[in-house]
Amino acid sequence: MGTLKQTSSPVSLTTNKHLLKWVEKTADMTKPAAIHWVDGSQEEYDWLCSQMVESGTLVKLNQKLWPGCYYARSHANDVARVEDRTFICSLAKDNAGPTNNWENPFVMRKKLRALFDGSMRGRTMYVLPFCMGPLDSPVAQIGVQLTDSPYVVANMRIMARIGLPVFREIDKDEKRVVACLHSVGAPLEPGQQDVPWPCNPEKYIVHFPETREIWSYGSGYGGNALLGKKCLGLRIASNIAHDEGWMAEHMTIVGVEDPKGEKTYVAAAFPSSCGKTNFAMMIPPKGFEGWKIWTVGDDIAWIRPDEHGHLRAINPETGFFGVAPGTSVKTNPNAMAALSKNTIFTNVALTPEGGVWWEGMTDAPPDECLDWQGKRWTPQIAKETGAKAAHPNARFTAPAAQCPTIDAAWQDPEGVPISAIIFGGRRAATIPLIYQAFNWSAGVYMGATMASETTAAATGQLNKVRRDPMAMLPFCGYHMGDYFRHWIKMQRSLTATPRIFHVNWFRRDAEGKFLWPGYGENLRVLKWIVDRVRGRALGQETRIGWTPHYKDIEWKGLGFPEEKFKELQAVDKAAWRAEVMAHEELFIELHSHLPPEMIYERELLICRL
Ligand code: SAT
Ligand code: MN
Repeated sequence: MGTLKQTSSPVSLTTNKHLLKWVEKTADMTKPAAIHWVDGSQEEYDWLCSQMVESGTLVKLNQKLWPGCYYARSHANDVARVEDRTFICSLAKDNAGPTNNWENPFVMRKKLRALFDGSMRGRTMYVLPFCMGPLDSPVAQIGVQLTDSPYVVANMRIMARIGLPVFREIDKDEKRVVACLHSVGAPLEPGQQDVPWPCNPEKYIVHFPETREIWSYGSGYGGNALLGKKCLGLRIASNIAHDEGWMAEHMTIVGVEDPKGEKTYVAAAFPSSCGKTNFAMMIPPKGFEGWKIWTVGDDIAWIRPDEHGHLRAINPETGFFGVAPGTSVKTNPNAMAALSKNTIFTNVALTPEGGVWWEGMTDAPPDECLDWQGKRWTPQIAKETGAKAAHPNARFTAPAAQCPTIDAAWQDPEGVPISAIIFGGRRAATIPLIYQAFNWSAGVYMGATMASETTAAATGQLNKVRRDPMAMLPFCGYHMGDYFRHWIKMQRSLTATPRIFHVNWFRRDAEGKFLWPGYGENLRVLKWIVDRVRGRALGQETRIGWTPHYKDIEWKGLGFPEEKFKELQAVDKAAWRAEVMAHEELFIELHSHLPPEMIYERELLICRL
């Protein structure tokens, strides 16, 4: 590294030989102009942000309105996860399975080395150590991301534990770390002017599960680039969990506290952009005075059995990378409080006062603003052209600690006990508001066969129903059939199995209107779930599982007619037959690895229908 210019930390911040060697080898390949060892301090963060303000990547927002907040606009072709460019490069193709893109790891490495050759020219390479989970947690995983994006470093400081304490952990006993290499793929020639959002139209988000490595090229956005999140937190972690007997899941974790102070934790798997963040921060509705919802996490749960055979979950992250559009003081005041300061906004709109705005944030839009691409936007223009001020996948990166409902145990190294698992998708038809699986294997079947309408969180066709097992379709780092088997097997290490439920907040009536008000009213459903878990509520046995009677739901504060509830809960035989046929399609794809329990459960369901 002799001739490289150091931007601040002049010496390497580690003594770990493997890490030093890897940094040196990577610098030889990517040829950055400088190397910066990330210490994670506030001073460093402020300095990075001021550099990015200077380069045009960030706008410092009006500090009176938005203290500590910054604003970024991405390139128009870099706005969401790119699932068709995401690869699981296991040695055997069969281990990636039919739901993942696969390439021979040797071929892929060769391809990537060519792309990374000189890819950081003219830029600084940041050595960013991060820890997913509390540093003192037995469940935590350490990664080191080498990246040429200061925007990524700043976001990762909000989303994960980073810097000196992590280097110290790495040095302690030469701990194994997940190597994460990231480049936006936009080298700068001498004298070349940089752009605000460097990226490359060619993108690769690549995972090598056996060696626990991640290589990400061409994108600076979200899950493509903040490699602790989906890449390590789910795709690599799901591999580690499979090997070690725990679970890495795309789930929010919440604590439900009743007026007597009894708290029950549940974990809920909904696909991206289906309301996990709102669910995690729910405001109890009218009639639920004295109830509280506590937030442990909004996106990822690492779950493992404790020594008593009970499942405990941690949130490995420290921030929320939440969808901005639709978030308001009405829909999610806790998210609004969390993002009110020290937050990075990406692809929302910029107001003339130096504030931010997005569709749904306020009833009345601002008279004018600059949209997510920097173009003038007015309500009139929106009316004429349909132009959105904020991109539908615009995001806030906000510190979890700023959330008013953050749970007292959210950083407990042992995690919180999980009493129920909830699956859910966005389904206009067929799927009732709530039903409970008969038992664990029926619950695994329920999760395995769940489906949802696609959203803007990933590039591709919108509003198309697709199977999204356990909300893990884009995130399971190995064969989906083996993943189902792992779920089935988990029960053997449990003395008490959490109850499993399915919810659908999005069912519509014949006119296309939502049947259920959603948001805080979801607590009515959650209360039934808690009552079931604690053996307090009756259910009725139906063809698909246990469901509540109308009188089993607490309706105080909401006039909701029994007729409408029946419509919400209706199980239409013909529609369900079609649904089961669609299950078969997924199962045929996975057949060689499908655990027999899935076939039996399907047979039982068909018999009942
Ligand atoms: O993957 S992201 O972090 O960009 C968001 C999501 O899809 O959940
Ligand atoms: Mn997610």
